[in-house]
Amino acid sequence: MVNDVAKVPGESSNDSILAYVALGCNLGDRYDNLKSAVDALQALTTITQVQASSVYETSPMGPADQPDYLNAVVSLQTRLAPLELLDALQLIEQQHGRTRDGERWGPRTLDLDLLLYAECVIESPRLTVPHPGIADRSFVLFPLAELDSELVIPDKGPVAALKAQCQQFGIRRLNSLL
Ligand code: ATP
Ligand code: 5RX
Ligand code: CA
Ligand code: CA
Ligand code: CA
Repeated sequence: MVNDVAKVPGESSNDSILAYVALGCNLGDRYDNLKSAVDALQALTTITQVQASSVYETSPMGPADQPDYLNAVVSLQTRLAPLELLDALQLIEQQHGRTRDGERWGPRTLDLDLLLYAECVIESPRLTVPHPGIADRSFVLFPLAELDSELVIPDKGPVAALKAQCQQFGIRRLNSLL
């Protein structure tokens, strides 16, 4: 059996997880901030195969007295555990000048939300997956459906059906990030 490939002990768990991350920004050079965030994700050795949706310009949901957002979604492959991935996202937010001093849901230079982590359902103090807002936010559903129109969201249903049900105004597609 000369063609047998040795399995290196401890390196057999090559399994990489497909995760989806939402990006949002409504302060500073909005497009630069999103592009730089995607670059930062790609630069991590623990993250591979980053694919990005188009960028959307979107009216603010929640508090309305803030600038319009740019939003996008990326898919990626990772071997990071869910909380490790959240740590990585929050570090990149901080590196892009994200502050947490203003009002809840106020304007920000960069917001990175973990939307999906394979088909996992996670309820922990720091992390809820699927993201609680995933099913009714057009600024998430439009770019998410672009990356996989057949996607089914655990406990919520097909992304295509959710997209058809969500608010269809206040969202305008721009160019792609990559
Ligand atoms: P929303 O989560 O409704 O979009 P937001 O993005 O403004 O609001 P943040 O202030 O950025 O909320 O995050 C508050 C906390 O939410 C974070 O510190 C994090 O621990 C927690 N959190 C829970 N689930 C997630 C998730 N899936 N992705 C990102 N953060 C999450
Ligand atoms: C709170 C979202 C209440 C929806 C939030 C974004 C609702 C936003 C964003 C746009 C927030 C969380 N609006 N509002 N894009 N984030 N367009 O990324 S705060 Cl109903
Ligand atoms: Ca990488
Ligand atoms: Ca958010
Ligand atoms: Ca967030």
